[in-house]
Amino acid sequence: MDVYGPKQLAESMRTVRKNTILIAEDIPEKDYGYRPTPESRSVAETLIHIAFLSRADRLLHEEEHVFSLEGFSFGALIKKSEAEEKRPRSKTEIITLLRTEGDRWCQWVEGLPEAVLSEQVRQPGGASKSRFEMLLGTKEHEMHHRAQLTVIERLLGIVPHLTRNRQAAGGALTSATNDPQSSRWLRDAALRHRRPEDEGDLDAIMASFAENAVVEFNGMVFDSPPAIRAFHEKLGFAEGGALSKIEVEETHCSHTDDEVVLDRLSVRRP
Ligand code: NI
Repeated sequence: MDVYGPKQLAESMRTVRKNTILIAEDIPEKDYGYRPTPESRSVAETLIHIAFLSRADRLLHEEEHVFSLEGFSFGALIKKSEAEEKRPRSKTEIITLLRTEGDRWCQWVEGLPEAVLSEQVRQPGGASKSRFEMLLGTKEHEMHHRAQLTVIERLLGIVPHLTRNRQAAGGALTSATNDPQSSRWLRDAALRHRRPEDEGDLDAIMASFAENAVVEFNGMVFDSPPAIRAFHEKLGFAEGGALSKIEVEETHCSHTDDEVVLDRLSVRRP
């Protein structure tokens, strides 16, 4: 099992569960009772259902260590799972359940010996599957229900986090590459501001600000030219100030449509 084994399965299940939990966090608690149709599981029921399937694995492959599902009482297991899904739980309790059951499942799978993983289990109908293949099915089961949850998010007016992340990354990329005019302007504006800062020229620093500029610094807000000037003076950018002896080297410059991010390295002048 060098190519894909219990280590890889546990690792990818960690990613799957992490995303399930992010969805669970994004959906407000007031919507946990929401179900898209009267016959569908609610948000809470779906999440609990996901969490309990990993518990069922330990029952099947460890506690009972079954070699056949044919005689196994699935009815009882399903009843138990349904009872758990209906038991009221808070959002926090459900997320904790997903986290602890997920961690436990991954650690357990990672530690299972290959001999146990390759044991064949008779399926209803007569075919056989290895325990490893059955455990893969648990991850597939979670992804199936997680896909339902992303549609539920849309129905509730929530943009799923994977789409949000992609949009954020795409937005940054397009404005940096497709709009040289705007990126050059932003870069120049940043230069007009940081060059006088490096030179300790307070008047030129002030000239780099728009008239209605607002400076935010570690949660403090300076919203008038005198306040911005005083802030720069206090911070020590002016001639003879604490920061006037600091030389700054720009290490990286990136921007979106309305933001420039400068990574800078400060060195004390000799
Ligand atoms: Ni299911």
